[in-house]
Amino acid sequence: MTSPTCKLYKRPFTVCIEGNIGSGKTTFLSHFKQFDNTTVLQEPVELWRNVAGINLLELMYTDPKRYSFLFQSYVQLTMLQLHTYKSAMPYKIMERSVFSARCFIENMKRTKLLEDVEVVVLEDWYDWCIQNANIVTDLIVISYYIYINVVYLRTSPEVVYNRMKTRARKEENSVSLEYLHQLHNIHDEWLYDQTLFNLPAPVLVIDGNKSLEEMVIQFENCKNLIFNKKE
Ligand code: DGT
Repeated sequence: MTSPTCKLYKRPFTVCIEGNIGSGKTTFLSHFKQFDNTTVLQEPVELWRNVAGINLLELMYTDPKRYSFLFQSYVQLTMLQLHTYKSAMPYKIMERSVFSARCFIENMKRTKLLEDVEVVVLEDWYDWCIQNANIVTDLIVISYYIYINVVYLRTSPEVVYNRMKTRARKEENSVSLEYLHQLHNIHDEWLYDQTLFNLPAPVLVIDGNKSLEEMVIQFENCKNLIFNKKE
């Protein structure tokens, strides 16, 4: 029997949208805002831009050697807040995840931006959270992360580079095509070749190189798949 102070939440069917910078994740999320059975959780970029008045995203790009560790620690925290967000809706769609934060850490490891010991600390935090974050007072969930599904918006580095230049987010001035290639390769190793990290869930790959009209058709197909998956 459930105690009166302990609510039993039915865990929402959770989907994470993954893909390179500028691959169209926000557009995908916007498409799902029209459905009243779905909680849409956008990535907390605004939080990263204002940590007690400090733009941590900008610092990470202007002085990556100094600020990457700090930035990744904060990303990891804010992503966990999204994962553990309580929702009564049957579906939850999230932009990125703690899992994709590992892609950025992996790239920092490969390009020697992080010290080895910094990587160890970030990975230890990550492992601990994955094992313990589902123990939340007032909430009973069955190991939430095994139910997550992943949608991978697979988009070529050239396409995302052009989109990024067009949207002209000021912090991303220094982002190079080479950096986008590195991130693309790591996302591919993880979600397409499936050789890098353990997969948190089944992956659905969407071609992110298409025009907006064609993307909307793919989003609709994807919606049907997601909404049909619920028991
Ligand atoms: P979209 O909607 O597909 O165009 O996605 P974006 O580009 O709005 O969102 P996202 O997550 O790819 O990136 C937002 C910015 O934050 C971008 O400059 C990359 C950066 N970013 C996101 N997650 C991480 C992370 O874990 N580490 C680092 N270093 N940067 C990250």
